Amino acid sequence: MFNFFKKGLSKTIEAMKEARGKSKISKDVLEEMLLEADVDYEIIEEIIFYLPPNEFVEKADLKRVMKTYFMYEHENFTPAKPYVELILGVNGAGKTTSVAKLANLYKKAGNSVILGACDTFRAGAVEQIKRWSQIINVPIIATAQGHDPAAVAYDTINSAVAKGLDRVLIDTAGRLQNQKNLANELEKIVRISARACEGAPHRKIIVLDATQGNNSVIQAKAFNEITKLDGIIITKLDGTPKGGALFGIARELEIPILYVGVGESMDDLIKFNPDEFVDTLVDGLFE
Ligand SMILES: Nc1nc2c(ncn2[C@@H]2O[C@H](COP(=O)(O)OP(=O)(O)OP(=O)(O)O)[C@@H](O)[C@H]2O)c(=O)[nH]1
Ligand SMILES: [Mg+2]
Repeated sequence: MFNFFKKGLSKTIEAMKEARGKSKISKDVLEEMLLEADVDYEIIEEIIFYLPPNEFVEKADLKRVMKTYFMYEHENFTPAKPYVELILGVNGAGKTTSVAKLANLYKKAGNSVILGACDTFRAGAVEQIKRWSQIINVPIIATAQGHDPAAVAYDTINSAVAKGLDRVLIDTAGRLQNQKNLANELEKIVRISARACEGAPHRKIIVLDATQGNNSVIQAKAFNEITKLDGIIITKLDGTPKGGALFGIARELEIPILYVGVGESMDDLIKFNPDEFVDTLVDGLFE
């Protein structure tokens, strides 16, 4: 099987190998390598502390220690029909693209999907997601720019209920006039969604741009204060050497990383598998 994490981690591995040079990996060299990959400094110290007291680092030991950071990753999926997911995040993080990628994945798995174009704020946003709905060939509910996004969410969920669809994906705006407005809008979408279907939205997923590295933890915490998050999608892992930030994200946020984006096309979304992630990273470093 093609290793998608390899595509996502190629820049991270490259940067870390550069820090290594040709030497065997001592603990000092490892520290340099992890810094290059934007692993949080406290975590670097911890990783080194938990390695056996040898001069050089063994591949198996490093994998074992690194995997502990993802020990609590598990998907909290309670089936519902329709299953409604709200996609959140700052502007440009990759929300709309991730909605399209998820719709594509769900459809391939045999589920019927509908999209809700609830970014009614940014010019062009509705057109962008409409284009995706045509490419993937899934229905979409959309209105004109400036309309109430909560009403769009309500109509989308209602439509899914009426048609007996499996999945609802709701795109949202990343930026409004200010933070308060964004918080109010998101709270309203959540509240109104529950009116259209009990328990909706079943999952609130934050989209984090991997190129932001550890800074994305702060963003996610701000969103988590507005509305409790259930999962994370990391985008643009392919475009950054900061793949090591996932350790800090996993530990600080205590919510599962569900998927990782590794490119701009609709097939470039992979389910996050912690073991595979760590194995690919460490194998790459020791190559
Ligand atoms: N390389 C790469 N690019 C990505 C990935 N995900 C998204 N992008 C690109 O990032 C840019 C922004 O993506 P959008 O999906 O429009 O982001 P958004 O969060 O919806 O942005 P706003 O609607 O402005 O808030 C686009 O050019 C995408 O093609 C990814 O995993 N890898
Ligand atoms: Mg968008």
